[in-house]
Amino acid sequence: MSTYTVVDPTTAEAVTEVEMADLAATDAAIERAHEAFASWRAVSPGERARLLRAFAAVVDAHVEELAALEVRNAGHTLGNARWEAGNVRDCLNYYSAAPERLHGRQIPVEGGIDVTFHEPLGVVGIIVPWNFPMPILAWGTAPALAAGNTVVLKPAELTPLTAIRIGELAREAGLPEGVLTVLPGEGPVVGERFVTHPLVRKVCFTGSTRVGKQIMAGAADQVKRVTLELGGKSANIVFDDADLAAAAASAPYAVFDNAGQDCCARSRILVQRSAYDEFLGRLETAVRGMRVTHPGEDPDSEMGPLISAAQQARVQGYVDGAREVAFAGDVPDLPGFWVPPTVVLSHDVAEPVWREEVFGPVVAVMPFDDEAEAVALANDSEYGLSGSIFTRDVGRALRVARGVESGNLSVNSHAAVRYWTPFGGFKQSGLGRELGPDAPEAFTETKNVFISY
Ligand code: TXE
Repeated sequence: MSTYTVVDPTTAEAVTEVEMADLAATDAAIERAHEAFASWRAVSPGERARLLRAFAAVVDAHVEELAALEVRNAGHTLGNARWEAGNVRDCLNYYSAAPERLHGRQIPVEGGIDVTFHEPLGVVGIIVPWNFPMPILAWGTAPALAAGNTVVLKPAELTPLTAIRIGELAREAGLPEGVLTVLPGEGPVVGERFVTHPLVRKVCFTGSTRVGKQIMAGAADQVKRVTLELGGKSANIVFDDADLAAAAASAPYAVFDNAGQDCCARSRILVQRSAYDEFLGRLETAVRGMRVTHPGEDPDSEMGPLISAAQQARVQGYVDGAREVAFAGDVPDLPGFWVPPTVVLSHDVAEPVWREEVFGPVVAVMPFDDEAEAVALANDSEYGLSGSIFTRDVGRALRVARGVESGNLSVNSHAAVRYWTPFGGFKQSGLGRELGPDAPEAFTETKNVFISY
């Protein structure tokens, strides 16, 4: 076993050392999860529901502790970290209703009865990134457990602490051993083993499109089920009939929240030419007014640091390579991995800052002339995860929403991710959907049984 030094991104100081699982430990955990599956799937729906609610209650009692831990481990603002810990609780509660509702169908046939069953898959491997360690853990784990699977979960190397703690809380809540195993480790060791081990029946991956493609290719060998939540380059489309004050005031939060390390970040702003100057002026006021401060010391902080020195360098590279930086906010004088919220003006769709996922507090703005051009620009991307449309014209809002190739859109708002509505991407943003009422079914195989009269 090797160890990994977890670093506080606000100060660049070491927080603690975490043991990383090797291949032998990964195999042992998968085998234990497989053994636990036999009894977990047989637990009555009511009892499985009760255990998930108990798990949610224990998480609820530890929201403050988990939030404080995430502030140190991921540099999240306290407000966000509290929301994220609460999201774990809420997601567990929501899917605790699923064991009793995951029923099949009875289909009319001749000469007998035909019924369908939703059979759990077995061991599910969940690979979590560092940008939202807690919610993404819950989005896979809660429906997978509800449907009767057991879970082995690998947090990101950079942010294992809240996942480790939530794994302990699961045991405290009474989940049997092996039902949820948190296994800190490296992607190419533990994560890849989830893909190659035959007892892991499904892999849920959230992370880069590059690794997502490797996972999909590796899974093909066993026709293993995969769900992929990958990158994004979402468009925030602002028409000239919109409430420009509201659109400009909210735009920074739609991209700079979590310092832009959000697959749903609206990192391209498309503004109708007739409203361009007014919108930019209002956007500058909003960006300069953002509270970018030490997330652990200022409870009202609106933006913290980036996750690592590598991410900081990568993001800074996009800013340095941009043709025109319009304006930027401030950063505190701290030794961590800071980049100010930055607005660049794009003149060419080939510019890297316009095309590529920056995953940092950088947004590119471009004007457009009409609705058709707005939709074409929004769709001129390999990604299709999220997006926003600002207009007062209901017909236009619906036409554009139907035209944009994206899994999640919001009109006159940026809110799109809720645990009770489906979430996922078009094109290279992913495969499959998470969350919403159908998520438990994605962790089952449909079995059809015919019983002859
Ligand atoms: O991601 P990786 P990185 C994007 C974002 C970011 C870029 C790189 O643009 O700048 O990806 O981030 C595990 N087999 N997103 O390098 O490597 C890894 O241990 C199995 C968008 O951190 O994809 C971690 O747990 N697993 C994204 C997880 O994959 C492997 C969130 C994500 O890491 C593996 C994160 C392998 N071979 C980054 N290699 C989003 N959709 O929100 C790594 N991992």
